Amino acid sequence: MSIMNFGGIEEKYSSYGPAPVVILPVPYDATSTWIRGADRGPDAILEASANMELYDIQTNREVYLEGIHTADPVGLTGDPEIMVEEVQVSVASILNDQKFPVIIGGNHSVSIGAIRACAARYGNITVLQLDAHTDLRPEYEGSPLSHASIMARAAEVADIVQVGIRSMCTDELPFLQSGRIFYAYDIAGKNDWYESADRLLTGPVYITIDLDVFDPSVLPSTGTPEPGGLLYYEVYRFLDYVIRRHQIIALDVVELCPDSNEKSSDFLASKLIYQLISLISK
Ligand SMILES: [Mn+2]
Repeated sequence: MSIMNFGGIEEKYSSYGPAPVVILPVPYDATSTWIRGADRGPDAILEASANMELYDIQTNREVYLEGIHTADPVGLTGDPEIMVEEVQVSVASILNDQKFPVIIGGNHSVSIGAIRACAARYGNITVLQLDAHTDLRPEYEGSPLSHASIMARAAEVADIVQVGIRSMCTDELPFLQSGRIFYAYDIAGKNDWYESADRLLTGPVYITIDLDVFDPSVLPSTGTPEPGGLLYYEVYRFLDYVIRRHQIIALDVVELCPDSNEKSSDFLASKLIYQLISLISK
């Protein structure tokens, strides 16, 4: 059980009642395939977040003053079906209380229940995925709830847009939605693609960020680091553009695989979450 709260903020600003934002830790990694350890992601994010400056320069705000609650972690049993169900129930309850859920993983499987809860509540949503991988396998190693199948599950209940992709297998080719994928090779260092991506976001938007969308030079501590990723401000500027134009209903940040000798990845994840909360609740 985590004893930390996001931002290390005092009780007054971290209690559930008044907080418009709820961080939901899901320390789950049962289906990871290569480097394991994403179950330690939420604690590493919370620990790093307690060392952040809480004034955000770009938005000129201290968004924590409005309240950020950190919920008790769910998905602790290691069973994928129970985890997906627990996340779905928790996110539905957060939405029902008119609050904004931020799910922190854990591997990418933790997004499934959250996306289902949002689709059930809002109907026609778009899932905007930032990731090195398409994650479109119908199932992986016998599991339909694998981290490698998350976007196949998302596509059952939502429209999807995929950004930063640079790794897939031929099994996924039949499931690609052409025109809705923005490959890292085509977008790195550019912003001329923002409008085409933005036009595909219809209805309320769910943002899922697999931290391996970042280049390993800025975020090495992830389960499957892939070369050729995006830099911090590339991700930030694109999301700033999207957030200004759409209703964002939930956010998840997954696949931090902490390394005790390398803290900058943990810090990047927590700062990204805080900066996005600052933008979203503006
Ligand atoms: Mn990935």
